[in-house]
Amino acid sequence: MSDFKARLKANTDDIAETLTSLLPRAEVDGVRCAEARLLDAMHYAVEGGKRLRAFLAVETAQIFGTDRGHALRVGAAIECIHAYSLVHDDLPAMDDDDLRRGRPTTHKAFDEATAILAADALQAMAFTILASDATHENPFIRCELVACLARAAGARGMVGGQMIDIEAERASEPLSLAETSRLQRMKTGALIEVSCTMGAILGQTSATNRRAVEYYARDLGLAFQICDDLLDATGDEASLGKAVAKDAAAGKATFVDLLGIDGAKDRAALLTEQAKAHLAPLGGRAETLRTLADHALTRQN
Ligand code: GRG
Repeated sequence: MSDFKARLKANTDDIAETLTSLLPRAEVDGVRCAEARLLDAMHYAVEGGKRLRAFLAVETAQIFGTDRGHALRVGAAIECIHAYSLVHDDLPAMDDDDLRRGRPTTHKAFDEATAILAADALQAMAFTILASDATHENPFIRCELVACLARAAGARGMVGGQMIDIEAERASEPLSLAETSRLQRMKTGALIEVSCTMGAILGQTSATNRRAVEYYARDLGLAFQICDDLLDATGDEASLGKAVAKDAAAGKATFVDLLGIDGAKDRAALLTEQAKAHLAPLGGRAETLRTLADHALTRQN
């Protein structure tokens, strides 16, 4: 196994373990608590996935010599926000999807009310994790982590992007390339970018280094989204573990519609090269992030 694959696997395993240990348990000493169904749904919603955002946070933190336990907690907090967003995105009021990560979506496995509540609780959990002194002994660092994640997840970030996306489906005119890029930068890009930001905050690094990883993540996030559109247009449900060709059917403006298949591939490749170029100030220390960018470009799920 290559060093990169080994790091990816170690991160996936460690994040799963960290999440299991941090989320409240449904059963203590053989007794299930009254809210057990909610807790089961929370655990279900965070299972699986590529853990891209956690990997970005952990690997960025590692560049700056941060304690791995702290970084894993930050990665787990980001994955809680990501999982909550997917649960809400899959609801009948949004994308109405039955399949996610190769198995029934949370509202299908449980029910709508439980899924909504589990996602709400995961969002709160993310900030509970960051606010704990186990995440960092310095309260100023904890505050910065909380503020950055809240900003990225909120109205001017992920949730705002989702709103624009929903409105765009109802609009008579499709979004332009510039409008689609802004929407995606908010909807998926903000959380990807803040994953690197949070690694840099933990590492207490210079403004130059922080900018390097943030610019990297910005380009990577857009490349990732373009690849997602390509997979939606050309991939199959079995290998993706979710429904395909839904975006076009819903009338969403995708990069494939705007640029064509070849144009979208070229744009993703350019953004990937650009992302790696931003890492120049970090030299060899950022090799894993460079490999990750190449990996994201050729991913099949
Ligand atoms: C509903 C508040 C709210 C927000 C939803 C991120 C998002 C906003 C919706 C996700 C919709 C979607 C499928 C977007 C395409 C890109 C993307 C974020 C894919 C899912 O992320 P992956 O591929 O998922 O990292 P895994 O399962 O690997 O974690």
